[in-house]
Amino acid sequence: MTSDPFIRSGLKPHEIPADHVVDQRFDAYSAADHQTWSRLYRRQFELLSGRICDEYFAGLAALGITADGIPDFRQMNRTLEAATGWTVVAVPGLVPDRVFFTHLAQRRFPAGFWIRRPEEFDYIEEPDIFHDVFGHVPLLMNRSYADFVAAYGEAGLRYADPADLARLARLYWYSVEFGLIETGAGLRIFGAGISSSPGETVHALESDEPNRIAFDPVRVMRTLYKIDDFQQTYFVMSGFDAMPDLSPGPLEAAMARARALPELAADAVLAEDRPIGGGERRRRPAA
Ligand code: HBI
Ligand code: FE
Repeated sequence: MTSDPFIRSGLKPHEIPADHVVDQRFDAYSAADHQTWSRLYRRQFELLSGRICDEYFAGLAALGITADGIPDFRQMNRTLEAATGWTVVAVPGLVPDRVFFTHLAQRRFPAGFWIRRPEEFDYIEEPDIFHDVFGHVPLLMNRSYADFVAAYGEAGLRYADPADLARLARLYWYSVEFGLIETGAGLRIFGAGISSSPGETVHALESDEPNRIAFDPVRVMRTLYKIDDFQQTYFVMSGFDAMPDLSPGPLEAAMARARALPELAADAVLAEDRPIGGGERRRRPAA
């Protein structure tokens, strides 16, 4: 990480408490900040139609997340908490793993409160409010996704070995960040790393380059990933009800199998992988 979250957020280390939660300081956003949000929002909203799952747009609408400007967490949290028990809390940037897991386990989604500068419009290294709130928060209105992310937080607190934590991080990466999902209307996006990126939105569904493989927890836990380029492999969930069970028994069973097998490169393809159609040029739905 080359950018320091403390610098990005404008806060000094002594201003950040142990849980890393700070005030969103909604009134401190400039008109230019709100305009950056609006521009990012409009571009992605257009690109996501026909490409993202319906549950995403349902959450976006219910939470009143619009192109008008950066959302106020206090307002958004009233609806979110009533629906799935989740709230969004403001943090300065990436938080340490234990802090991250603790928040998720308690149904608090840590969201960066700052927004990228205009010159970083297309690429940032750390999650800002656009990635976190536009990308992740709408799906926290969905019961299955909400429960899965909370279970991931609880799972994180049960493991300490860095190799196990790396396997766990891959489960999150290839689902919550870069997951695809099968729907009655075809293959759709649900991962926030895709939905908050215009380039990856098109690449994930329409490029012939990446592999698209049915999501299998053991396969995913073995698979390395790239953080500085489009993904070479996307794993496809067969539906929100099919998200893997991360409760202690089933997760440890999958973890034990993954530990006993070799790690796989990000672009590996195995004979037992079930490939999922995609990569064909898809027609946009009639307006
Ligand atoms: N912190 N704010 C924030 N957001 C993340 O997505 C995040 C984090 N800390 C650690 C982390 N993700 C991942 O490495 C976890 O899956 C462990
Ligand atoms: Fe994210």
